[in-house]
Amino acid sequence: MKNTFPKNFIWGAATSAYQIEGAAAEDGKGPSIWDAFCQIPGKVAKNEHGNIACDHYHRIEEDVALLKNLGVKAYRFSIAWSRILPNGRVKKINHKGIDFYNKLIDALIAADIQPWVTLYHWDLPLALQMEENGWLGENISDLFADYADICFKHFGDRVKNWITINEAWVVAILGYGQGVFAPGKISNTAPYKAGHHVLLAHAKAVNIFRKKYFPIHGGKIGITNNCDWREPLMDKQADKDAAQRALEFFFAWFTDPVFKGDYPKVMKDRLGEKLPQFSAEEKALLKGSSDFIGLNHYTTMYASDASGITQDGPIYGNGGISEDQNVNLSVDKNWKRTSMNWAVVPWGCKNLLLWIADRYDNPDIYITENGCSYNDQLVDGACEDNNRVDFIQTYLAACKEAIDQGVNLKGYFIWSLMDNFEWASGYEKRFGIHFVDFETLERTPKASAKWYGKFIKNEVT
Ligand code: PNW
Repeated sequence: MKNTFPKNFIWGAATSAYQIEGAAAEDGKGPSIWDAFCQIPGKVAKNEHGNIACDHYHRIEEDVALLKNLGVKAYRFSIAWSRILPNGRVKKINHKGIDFYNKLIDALIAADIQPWVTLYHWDLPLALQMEENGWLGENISDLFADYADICFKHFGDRVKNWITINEAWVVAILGYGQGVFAPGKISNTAPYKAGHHVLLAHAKAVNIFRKKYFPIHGGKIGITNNCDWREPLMDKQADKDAAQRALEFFFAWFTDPVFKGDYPKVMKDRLGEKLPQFSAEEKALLKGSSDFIGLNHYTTMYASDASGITQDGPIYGNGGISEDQNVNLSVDKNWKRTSMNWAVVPWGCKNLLLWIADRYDNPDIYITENGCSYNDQLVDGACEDNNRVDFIQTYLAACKEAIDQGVNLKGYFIWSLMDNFEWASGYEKRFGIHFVDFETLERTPKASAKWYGKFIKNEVT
């Protein structure tokens, strides 16, 4: 497959702090909710944790060299809030934490790679969970804005692309609804409250960025939301409505507020008092608070109207709170699956891009994550992950089709640069284009890294 993407298209790779850094209690870093969550038996596969992870904290040079060899021009990573502010508050700054990110940023720039920095990829300082009730607390959005301010101040001279929050949906639903991610709360109402505070945190951080730092350093700032595609199960209105509703409860929940200033009507109508309201001032702060849409996209499911259906089949994790939506989700048994059991459906990616472009007036979109986990093996020092090469090729072809139809897709970040701590799934699920041996911590480029690198450099014909 020849690379026919626009010349200035941004090619990148992504990671997140807790998943790769390790050094969980080193050089003054405070604990996060994931450090604590991993200690609860049964929460993470094999009770694994991120204490060492890929040991990236000690391997900046080696890992920047991986990126350089790959040929990407952008690297998306996240800052661990509690590495910079050990108890979450600006009163106590950990300068060794600042030094670490300074070193990483400088090494990237020296290698001609743009840093794309996510401020929050789920690792809330534990102190703020204990003292402020985490994302349910009334002060948390201000505390996030204070933390963001410190990051803009220290890194804004060199970081020109910022992402406030990674996947508010996951924070809310998996962290406060299903309880499968930290902090592990199970509730039907908490996700909406937590999500509300996440959105306010985003808006307040952007406000500080634009007022205080943009005039000096410039740069762009946005939010990354995740969304799978929802295809109507049958060609009938009830299922078309169900698919639309599912997309609004998934993506528009966190994207309408930042582009349009408020939650989607369907959510307000169906949730009533369960959904908090924004004040006029908050709406004004939210509206237009993202210079681009960051999209994390992994899979597709069928949606059908759930009226009259008693769900005795498998209830899939990524439906959100399905009784609120009245949507039933399913997959086609002929679809290929990854080792997460997620279906491989490239056309879903294209349809989603078209849906986003249509709903939000054709904004700049960056796919800040897309990728797959397979049961990779290292055999004689090589990993022939041809299934992943296939996945990336077909998803990129779908992206190109969307661009050809007018979607302003401006960049693509593969998830992930390397195998890492896959949250509740531990180390068994491998998303990397570099294989990591978690005994020796040695990194080896998989066939997919070689293919992706050649594609980016236009060497694939
Ligand atoms: C994203 N779901 O997580 C994250 O941003 C990454 O940190 C993670 O490693 C990657 O995708 C692969 O899982 C998600 O259940 C986790 O819908 C779960 C879901 C979606 C995204």
